[in-house]
This record gives sequence, C-alpha cells and structure tokens, in this order.
Amino acid sequence: MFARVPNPLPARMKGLNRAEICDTNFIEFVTGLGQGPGKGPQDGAPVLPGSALDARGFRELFESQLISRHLDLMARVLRVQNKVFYTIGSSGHEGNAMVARAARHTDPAFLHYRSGGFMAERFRKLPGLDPVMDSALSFAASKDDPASGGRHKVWGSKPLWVLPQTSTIASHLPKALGTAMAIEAGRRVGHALPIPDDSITICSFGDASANHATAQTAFNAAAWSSFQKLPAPLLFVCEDNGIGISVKTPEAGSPRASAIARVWTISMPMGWIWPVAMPRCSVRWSIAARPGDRPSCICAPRG
Ligand SMILES: Cc1ncc(C[n+]2csc(CCOP(=O)(O)OP(=O)(O)O)c2C)c(N)n1
Ligand SMILES: [Mg+2]
Repeated sequence: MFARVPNPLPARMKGLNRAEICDTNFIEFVTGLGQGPGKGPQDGAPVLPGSALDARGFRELFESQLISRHLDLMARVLRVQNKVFYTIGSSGHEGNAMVARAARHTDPAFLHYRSGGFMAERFRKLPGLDPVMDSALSFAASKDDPASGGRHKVWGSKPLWVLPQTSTIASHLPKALGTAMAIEAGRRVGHALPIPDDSITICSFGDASANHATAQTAFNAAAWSSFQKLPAPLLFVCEDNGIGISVKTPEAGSPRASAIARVWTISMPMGWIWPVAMPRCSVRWSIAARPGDRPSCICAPRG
C-alpha cells in the first residue's frame, strides 16, 4: 500500500543541503585553525615565490571562482521556487578562470557550457558589465538576457567576444578552428579585423563531446593545418571530468585520447589550479606570449 522506504535513505529525501554542509565544514575548519589572519604577500607581490601571479590577481581569480560556484547554488535554490528554469552547474570546472585571466577579452571564445569561472573572470576585463546579472537573466530565460534573448541558457557576450552556442555535441569546435584561420587569413590579406591581429581563439569542450564527429573533424583539420604550416591561432581546452551524463569516458586508447593526441604535442604539468598537459608552455605562457601559429590543447582534469 505504501511505497517502500529505501534504505539507506537517498540524500534528496533527507532535505539535505550540501552547500550548507560545505559551508559549515569550512567555517569549522577555519575556526579550528585557531589563528588570526596570517601575513600574506602584498597585493603586487608574487602569491608564491617565483609565481607570475600576484596576490591581488590570486584573490580576483578566487573571487571569480566563487562567483561561479554561487551562481550554481542560487540557480538551484531559485529552481526549487520555480523562478528560474535552467541550472547547469560549473562546479569543478572553476579552473577555467585561469584561461580567461591569461587571455584578452578580444580573444574570441567558444565555451563549454560549464564555463562560469571563465565568464566571471573575463567580465573583469571590461568595466561596466555585470556577470551576475547577465547570468541571472539567462537562468530566468529573460527576454533581456543579452546572450540569447531568453531562448536558452548559454554563455555569451558580444562586447566580451564570447560567441553564444551550445557545446554538448561539439559543434563549436569547427567554428573555433574556422575563426582561428580567419584571424590569420585577415592578417595575411590585409583585411581590417575588429580584434587585434594577434588574437587567438579559445575553445573549451567536455571530454565526452570530444568523441563526436564534429570534434574529430576539428581535431583532424587542426592537425592538418599544423602539418601544412598553415597558421591557426587556436587553443583547445578539454574540460576533462571523466564523465558525460554520468557515463565514464574511456581512458587511454579511446577516441578521445587519440583525437587529442593528434593536436597536442608536448605534455607539461603546471600544478596549482590545473595540472596542464600541453604544448609549448604553461597556460600563461601559451596565451600571454601569443605564439599563435599552431593549434594547441590543454587538458584540464577536474581539480
Ligand atoms: C544534441 C544533443 N545531444 C545530446 C545531448 C545530451 N547531453 C547533455 S550533456 C552531454 C555530454 C556532456 O559530457 P561532456 O561533454 O564531457 O561535459 P560534462 O557535462 O561532463 O562537463 C550530452 C550528450 C544534448 N544536450 N544535445
Ligand atoms: Mg565530461
């Protein structure tokens, strides 16, 4: 007559609020340290000895990551109240804020749908814009959402050169490669571009979507352009959480691994926010130094 009560009781039936638990744990942990604030580095000083990142930059990055995490949480709270309708979370992907920091806001970006950290950080580059408001309009499917006019929850911004599109089927990878080639072609034929001549295109994608034919096409074309020494200033960023809709992405030998192997050539660990596997340098070097000639790829495991 009555539904059987599952044992153990699933979290959703316990009124469990994970965010609240994390918050309490965090406060308990910090209180338990029993120390006042330590003497950290000055704003302009390296956050750690030898780091290219200063203390102010570190705080900004962290704040961008927190903005992203809080947007996730509030979207869920408001979803329960039926005030917003789309709650894709960026939790675990906040490291992509680092890429936004190292890039310019005029570097065209085609983003994975969990790129909240990237967006929050990119918004810093152009004063007067509000990442929280823009995201909130998007969650609420508002007609005032500047990216989609309320049609869909996507990351996008015209002034910030984030081209709105979906990313689950990797349809944005060929577009990103085409954009990179167009930057180079514009420079070559003397066509005035609306962005600096040495811009690079940034394209992030999920590990599972790397399996799609569209992704494979883009990797192949990127590898081919590299082989032909046809410049294509493109940075692929694989946001590799090891799953796609709760299904495990296969490890070595998978189409994902082989596809990516065709594009990237060097492995280099970076540590801190991300262990980075990929070309010619750390994220910062590869973007800030704008080598810009060959497609590159960073694999960013969830951290
Ligand atoms: C055309 C289409 N097919 C299927 C889906 C369902 N879908 C949503 S997310 C996803 C895979 C996501 O995996 P991944 O790219 O690794 O991103 P993650 O969510 O793990 O960050 C798929 C297939 C979709 N959104 N659109
Ligand atoms: Mg994934």
